[in-house]
Parts: sequence; C-alpha cells; structure tokens
Amino acid sequence: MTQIVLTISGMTCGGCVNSVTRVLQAVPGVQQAEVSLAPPQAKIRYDGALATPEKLAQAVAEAGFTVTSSQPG
Ligand SMILES: [Cu+2]
Repeated sequence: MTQIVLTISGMTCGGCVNSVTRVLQAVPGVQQAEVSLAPPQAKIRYDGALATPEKLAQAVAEAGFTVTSSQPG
C-alpha cells in the first residue's frame, strides 16, 4: 500500500469533506481516505498498481475542489 497526503483547496464544510471522501473512495485501488477540514487535506492509502496521485487529484477536481500539493503520507 502507498500513502499520500493531498492538500485540498475549496472545502468549506462537512458536506465538502463528505463529497471528497466519497469520490476518493470510489477511485479503484483506494483502501482508505481520511479527509479533514482543518487542515484541509486528505490522507489516502491506496494500491499503487491501481491508483496514481494524478488519478486521485483528478477525482478531487471532478468533485469541484483543487489539489494544491501532495506529499508522501
Ligand atoms: Cu461544503
């Protein structure tokens, strides 16, 4: 498993957190996604053979939010 922390801009409430959590968990290979508002980030554990940081960021973008940075979790 690979872990990554994505910093996300645009989340303003618990509904946003739920949306981001849902879209990340829907990406094939994602085992766990822990999203928080403060700090605004997502900690994701995923199978690197199935998911990539780019796919994760794309899922966040399709939900209406922006990944501003990423770092190994
Ligand atoms: Cu919201």
